[in-house]
Amino acid sequence: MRFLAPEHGARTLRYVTLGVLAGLMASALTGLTGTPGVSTEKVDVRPATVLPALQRPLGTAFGQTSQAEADLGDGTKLAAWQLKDGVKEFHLTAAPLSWTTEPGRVKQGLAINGSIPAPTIRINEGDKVRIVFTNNMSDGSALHWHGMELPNSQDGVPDLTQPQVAPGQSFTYQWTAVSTGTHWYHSHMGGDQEGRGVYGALEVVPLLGDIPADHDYTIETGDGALGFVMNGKSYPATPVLSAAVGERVHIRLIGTGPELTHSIHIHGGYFTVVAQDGRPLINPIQMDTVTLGIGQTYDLIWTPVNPGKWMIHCHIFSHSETMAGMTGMVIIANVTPATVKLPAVG
Ligand SMILES: [Cu+2]
Repeated sequence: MRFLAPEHGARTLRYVTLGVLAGLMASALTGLTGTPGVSTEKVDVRPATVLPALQRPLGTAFGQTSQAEADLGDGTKLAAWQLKDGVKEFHLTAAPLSWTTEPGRVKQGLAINGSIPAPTIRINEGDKVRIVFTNNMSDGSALHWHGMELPNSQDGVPDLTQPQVAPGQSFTYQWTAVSTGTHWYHSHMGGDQEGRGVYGALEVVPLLGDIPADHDYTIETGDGALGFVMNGKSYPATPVLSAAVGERVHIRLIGTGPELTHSIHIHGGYFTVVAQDGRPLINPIQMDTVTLGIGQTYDLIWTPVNPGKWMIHCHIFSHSETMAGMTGMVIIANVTPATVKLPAVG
């Protein structure tokens, strides 16, 4: 269902072609497995019925006109939006926030809508988006949409593509989502704002759907003024990711920096890297450690084979461990025994 899209001219045709092929395949499967003599009039033959266990509430449902802020189960939040004149409108306000990275450690953070990381912007390919950014920080700023193909005037580089958004002022961005996959957005005003929390995931769901998985988690690494953090927290305050043996766990790694590269390792087996910087890999790579540079994103699929509490951590020990135990860039995946999933009926 995923594919490379190097040239935009052929993209629409390719979608239509793949859509038709997927529909034919689904119809054929339904025909092969159906009971002779039983009417299939009401059977939904969309590809979704072929893989019922792997469908996720990703992307915007048909007819959806608003989205409330929501907990994504990994220590991050989904950004709210409202549809106005066919445009998804987001409101992002950056402001100082005292932020507890772990028990007893309070830092001076900079949050968007009270969240570190900033809320995840999840949109569909082709969506028109409007983002009203209000800067309530003490310095000028601008938001950059990392990985997006958009007009230069909307790129969010202060003093190059736009004036700095002064404290107390707002700036409205508007663009259409062309680049698909896992990306991110961040302050482009020096590294300090980014290091204090002005960054968030930017996920553009392809027209044909996202990478199939049972769970969809994002891990945003940080190494600025907040210390060594994953999703804004240091171990033991980092979120616990839930999964069961045999499930496909999609992990979106985002290296937000602002200074360091991290060596991300998952215990208990290998994972498959299926995309880099939002682009699907023609040949997915099986690894157990991936080097995550600043600005890079990776999409991993990990299928745990044994239950237990498995570490996901930076393998640079000064970022994740001391003689007193684990610290900093460590997240635990709590894997429960396998469950049996029965296929959907009817
Ligand atoms: Cu590290």
